[in-house]
Amino acid sequence: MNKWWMNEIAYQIYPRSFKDSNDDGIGDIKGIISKLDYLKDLGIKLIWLSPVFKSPQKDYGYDISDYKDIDPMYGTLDDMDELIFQAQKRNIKIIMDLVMNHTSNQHEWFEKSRLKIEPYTDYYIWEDPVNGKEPNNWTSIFTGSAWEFDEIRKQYYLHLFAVEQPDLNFKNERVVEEIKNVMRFWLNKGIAGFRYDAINLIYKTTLEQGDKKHIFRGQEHYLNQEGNHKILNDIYKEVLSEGDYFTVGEAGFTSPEEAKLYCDHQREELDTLFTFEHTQTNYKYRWIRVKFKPKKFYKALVKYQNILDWNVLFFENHDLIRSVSQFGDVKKYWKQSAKSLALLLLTLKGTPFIYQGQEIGMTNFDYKDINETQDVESKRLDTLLNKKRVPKRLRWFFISRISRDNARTPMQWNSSKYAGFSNHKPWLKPVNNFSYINVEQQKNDSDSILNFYKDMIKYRQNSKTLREGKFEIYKITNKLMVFKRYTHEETLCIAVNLSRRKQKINLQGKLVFNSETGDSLEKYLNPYQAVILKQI
Ligand code: ISL
Ligand code: CA
Repeated sequence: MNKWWMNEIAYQIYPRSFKDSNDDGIGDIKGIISKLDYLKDLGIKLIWLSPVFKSPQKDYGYDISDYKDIDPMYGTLDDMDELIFQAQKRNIKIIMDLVMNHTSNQHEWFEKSRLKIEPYTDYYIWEDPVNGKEPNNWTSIFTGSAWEFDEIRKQYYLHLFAVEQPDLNFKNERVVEEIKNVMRFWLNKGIAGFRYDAINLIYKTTLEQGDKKHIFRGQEHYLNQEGNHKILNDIYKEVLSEGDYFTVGEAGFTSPEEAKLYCDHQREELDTLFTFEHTQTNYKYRWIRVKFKPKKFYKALVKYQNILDWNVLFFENHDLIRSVSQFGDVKKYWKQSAKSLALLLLTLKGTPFIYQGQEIGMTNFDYKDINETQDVESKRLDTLLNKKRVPKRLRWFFISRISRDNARTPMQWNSSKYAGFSNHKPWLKPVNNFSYINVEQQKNDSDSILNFYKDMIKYRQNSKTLREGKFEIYKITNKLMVFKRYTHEETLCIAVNLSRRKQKINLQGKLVFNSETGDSLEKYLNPYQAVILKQI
């Protein structure tokens, strides 16, 4: 199988934080258009655009109140058409973010559902109180109960995410039809496919009590259910099968075996799947970040490389912290570790996704207080910990280490007042290091992270072995990962050291790519060095 999306490098844009064109402090579509040449120059052929639909912005666009319109904050439908057109002109395809598990509570469907206006009555998951309380013990992924009582309908509704994000009822066929309509609407405008938000939890098999042993109580009744697979297959057959589209689902808590089912093209569900095991090896109970151990990270990567024929590759997105802050060393080896992570990402088997700012080694934020954050998840965690009487400083210690806002700070374009993102105070404060970590500075520096990404992308695009070759792990130690990518014609050997110590290696071959300057390799890798060797 060789599909167009197997050959491309993708880039995720979080519109709010990418580029502001009209100086209101919020990124927008026109801002994106103004940066298409930058992306083209980087070698990007595919954009995943996080939601720009009409939304009250309680979860920054992941709470949609109209799927067929653009939020005025980001622009207009015409601007979106223009973006698709301008991207096409540069040979760049766009996939949009389809959030189907839930809508905003301000969506017309929900407003009518609360009033039991047909046909919307059963569009959401409504239940009577049980003994005056929640229908079951399920918890929200953003912590707290997953149920909210609605004073109008006098029933509870389910929300696996924020209170303002009621879950749609996928047992109702009309709901599935509505989603198909939305998809057709956007595909007709010329987009190349979708990233499906939280796609492995849309179908709730039963509403029975959840087992207390699970972190998200109730998850055994809604994660990766048979009904979930059926809906994806139905959507595929009816909407996607006709064209040469690309889909990538997002699925936390999904084993490689489960991922294989979603991506098995005979089953006609999804092309690829974002899974998160490798991003969570240094997390405990989801919210506590502990020391990073490279070996665990490598093992998680390899597990998925081995079991899946193809997948997407990513180290960052708008929900995760910055990769150089998580897997690298922002103090002493900032540049080295960012480059080695780039080399690793772009040599594994799959379609790589780069998240805005990753290509210049953007870091986590440097905020001092919860009030500097905006994210609904961080705020909810703070409230919850406060209720449990955790002192303020301790709450901030935990939350700042994991807050999704770490990845949402404005893109650092240059060293002017607001990092070149806007001329107005941005909705979220830029990280102070924009004075030296920014695009403009790195463009002109041949040794920069940005130029390393560019060269590495070019190298991958021209290397059949990296694009199509098989993957084989050679060795994993506490600090080192060595693997091969090979075809009949060529074998490349990739060695990565994500540690502060020099690592002995004993590899033969010609050095073809190096995260450090120099064209020969000694018998060791420096701290945070990564290389590609060609076997001869
Ligand atoms: O563990 C999870 C569920 O199995 C989570 O990782 C979940 O997949 C993730 O939190 C979903 O994120 C997506 O949907 C959210 C939104 O806030 C995020 O920004 C988005 O990426 C609700 O729409
Ligand atoms: Ca704006």
